[in-house]
Parts: sequence; C-alpha cells; structure tokens
Amino acid sequence: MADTILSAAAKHPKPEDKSFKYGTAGFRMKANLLDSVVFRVGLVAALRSRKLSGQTIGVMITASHNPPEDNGVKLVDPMGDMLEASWEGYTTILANAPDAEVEGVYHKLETELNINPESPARVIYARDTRPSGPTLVTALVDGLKAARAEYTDYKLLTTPQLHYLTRCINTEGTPQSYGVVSEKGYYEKLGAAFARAIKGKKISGPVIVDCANGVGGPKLTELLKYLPKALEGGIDIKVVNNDVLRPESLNHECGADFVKTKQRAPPSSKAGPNDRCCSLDGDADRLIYYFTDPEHGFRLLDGDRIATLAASFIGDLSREAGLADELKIGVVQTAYANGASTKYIVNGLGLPVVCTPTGVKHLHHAAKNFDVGVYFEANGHGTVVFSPQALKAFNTKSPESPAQAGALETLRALTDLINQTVGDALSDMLLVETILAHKSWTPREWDLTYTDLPNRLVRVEVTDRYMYKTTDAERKLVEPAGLQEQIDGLVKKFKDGRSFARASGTEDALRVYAEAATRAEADDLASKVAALCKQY
Ligand code: G16
Repeated sequence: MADTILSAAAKHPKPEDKSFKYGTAGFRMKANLLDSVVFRVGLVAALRSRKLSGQTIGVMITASHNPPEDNGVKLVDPMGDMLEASWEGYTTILANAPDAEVEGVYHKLETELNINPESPARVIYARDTRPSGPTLVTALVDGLKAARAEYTDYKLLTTPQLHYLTRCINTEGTPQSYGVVSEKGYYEKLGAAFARAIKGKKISGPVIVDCANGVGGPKLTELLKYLPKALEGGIDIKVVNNDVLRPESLNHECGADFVKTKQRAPPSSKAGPNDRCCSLDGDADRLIYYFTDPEHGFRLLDGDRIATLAASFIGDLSREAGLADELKIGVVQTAYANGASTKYIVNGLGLPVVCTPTGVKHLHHAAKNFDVGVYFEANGHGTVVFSPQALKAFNTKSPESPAQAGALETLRALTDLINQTVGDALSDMLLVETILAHKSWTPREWDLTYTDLPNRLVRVEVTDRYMYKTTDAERKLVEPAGLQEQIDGLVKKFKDGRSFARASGTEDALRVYAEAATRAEADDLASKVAALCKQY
C-alpha cells in the first residue's frame, strides 16, 4: 500500500531552522538541503493538476546557471508557462510546514482552493545533469505517489524541452496543438522550422557553441541530426564544453553566466578572431553570443542584442508582409538592460519598451500584451511570443507579391522555430543564425547597430539578502531606509551613471549593477555602490 502523506513526509524530513521561498526560478540552494522541498513540490504539482481538472503539470529539477553542488526545482503550468504567481505562495507554505503538519496543510489547501481530491492528477518531470538529480527525483516521486498522481519521467532534458512537452501534452488533439509529445518531436519541429526559415539564404562559416558542460551539450548533439547540414546549405555547429561526465565542470569557467558576468570568453576557448561563438547555461535556457574583434578585443552580444536583433527583423518582416498596421510589436526588458539598448529600441526601431522585475515569469506575462512580444533579460534568457491574432494574420493574409509571400512564409517558420513557452537557448540560437543569414551579417555588423554603455554586475555577499526590498521594477531600494538616497548621491557623480541593487532570487547574495560613460567609471561606480550596500 502507498505511504500516506504523513508517513512519506517523515522519510523526507525538513531541515530544522531552515526556511524556504519559491524565488525567481523556483527553489534553489545547496542540493543536500532540497530533499524535503522536492517531496513537497510533488504534492503541490498533484494539487495544481487536480485544480486544473487533470491538466498535466511539469516539474523541472535544475539549478541552471548555479554551481554543480546546488540544485533546484520549479513547476511548469499547463501551457508551458511558469507557475501562476498565487501558487508560489501555496508552495512556499507547504515547503515550510513541519513534517508532522504536511498532511494537514495539504488537505487545508485542498479545501481552501476547492480542489476535488477525486480529480485526476498528472505530472511530468525531468532533470539536468547534476549528480544530485536522481536522489531528488526519488523524493519527488514519493510526493507524487503519496498524492496519488500519475507521472511520467522524461529523465534528462533541457528546461525548455520540459516546457515544450508540458504544452504539447495539454494541447494534443486540439486546434492549438503545439507539437508531437516527445523529445524527438521537439527536434523535428525545430529542424523543419529552421530549414524553412533559412531557405534560399546562406549561413556564413561555423558557429562555436559552448554548452557549459551541461545538459544542452548532448541535446544539441541530438538536434544536429535534424538540422540541414552546412554542405546542403544548412548550418555548421561546433559543440564545445560538452563534458557531462565530470560534474564539477558544469558552468565552471564556461557557459552563458560566466561569459556575461566576466565579459570574456571561457578560458578554454580556442576561437580565432571574428569567429562566431555562443554560450548556453547549465539547463540551456540562456544564450549569449560573442566574438573577438582584432581591433577592439572581446565583444559581447547579450540578451539585449538578441532582443534588438529579433525585434528589428520581425518588425521588418511584418512591414514587408503588409501587416505593420495590424500588429503591435513591443520589447520587454528588466533593469539590467543596457541603457543604450533601450534607447536604440525606442529611437532607432521606434518600438515601445516595458520594464519588469527580474524573472522570466514577469517578462513573459508583459510580453503577452503585444501581438509580437519580444522579451529578453540581458543575461540571455528570453524568447518571442505571438498573439492568436498575429498567428492568424500570418496564416490567413493573402500575399500581393512574391516578396510578401516570402515574408509571410518566414514569419510562419519563425512561429514554429521560436519556443513560445519559455526562453530556449537552442531555439534562440537557430533564430539568431536565421536572422544573421537573412541580413548577410557577421557578428561585427550586429555589434555595430548601437554602442553599449560600459557596465559592471557584481555579486555582493551580505548577511541577510531579504532585508533589501525594491520598487519600480527593482530599480529603487525602499529598504534599508536611506540606502537608495546614498546610491543616488553616488550615481550623480558619474557621467551617464545608473546603478541599482537587488537581492538575487536564486543565490544567497545581493546583485549590484552599474553603468557609466567609461569602463573605469562603471567599475568604480559598481564597487562604490557594493561597498555602500555592505555597510547596512
Ligand atoms: C533564473 C531566472 C532568470 C533570472 C536568473 C537570475 O535564471 O529564470 O529570470 O534572471 O535566474 O536571477 P536572480 O538575479 O534573481 O538570481 P536561470 O537561468 O538560473 O534559471
């Protein structure tokens, strides 16, 4: 007989004196603290599915860009979106209940949320390559069994693949069907869409992809089988940092987070001048491009650059397709977006920009207010979402010229190529490659579209990150009292200065961002603001 929730909870005891919070991307911490949390996430997944009449919920076990000894867990809603905000609170409550009270809290939530305990509960789950993954899966399964949920183990996947599968399952057999419910279905969808999107265009030279020694490596290697090869007018992808057998190498001196924060290529890189390079993160939901310019050295093409590239390309295609007046295109960024990128989008591309707090869930939500909503965090996490009206227009508009027909076909291909559930490094990379091929651009031309303001992001160890509270899309601190005024005073002394501090939602640290007219000033401003924050 299956364990009751009470007896199962006793096998996954909550560490004493530890409190948990569903943060920017679910729960994240040292893996050895997560067992009870993952068990209880299994219970929440079952409740959430029952609440939604048996629609399938996804659970991903990953700590993405964080170090190998960390792990994390997050929930995926039926359409592949992040968990609805109000449920983050319920998950936090269950994660913090004492072991003996877990069953009571579970049933209380069931009653309060009006959930029929006899409704079916269906859950799928996957994990990244961290060594702690299998043990945490055991805890999750114990939670799912105790809550009498049906479940399917998709084993190793990238985070965006799990989002894709969740949506596919819940839309299968409906007019909104998102794709075939299998990992192979994902590769086939991307491969076919990419072939359509680059038809008649030439991709110049190879792209070197740093896979952060994470799950993106084997998955990209698999995807290659479904992509048109360079010799057939397709793409030449060189996979590097694809060692998933040495767990300690995950995200170590490589990957998107390293490249973005250190503003340099992984030390292992053997790329030559002007070689087109990109880096994924540990679960392949972030993407950063870069190259070395013989004159100016390392050049970073981050999430802001991908957003501007995608927005300008889709904007141009919509105009060519005669749809510019019908479609509202907009870009969503966070406070980390380089000021120069925001200016370029508003003044250069003539598009509106919305700023939200950090966290894909916030950006995704805001992007849905546009017909074409392009959202990217500067760290390379993002995608494009299309409204039902946009999809309808691409599919029903009768072309008045061969050029219009071509633009419409490219737009349709993009809607299949882009993973609309969440930021997806593999899909985003194929999008960038498509756009560069259409524009006949090397990364150099891409880099020349605008000039970034020098910037610096620092990670500050503080005693209690939760005492730093923000407002205005995290651009201003309201607590500790008086700190923001001091930051403002410092910023005023720097030409083009801008700086903010916010608590990380994925690490035990405060993040300080600064930009200014010169590199030295940006560094100076960042270290001064960091020092100020540490005093509190
Ligand atoms: C996660 C979130 C991102 C966020 C990043 C850093 O990324 O999904 O939206 O930008 O954490 O967040 P924070 O500054 O709060 O630590 P990932 O790639 O680690 O899942």
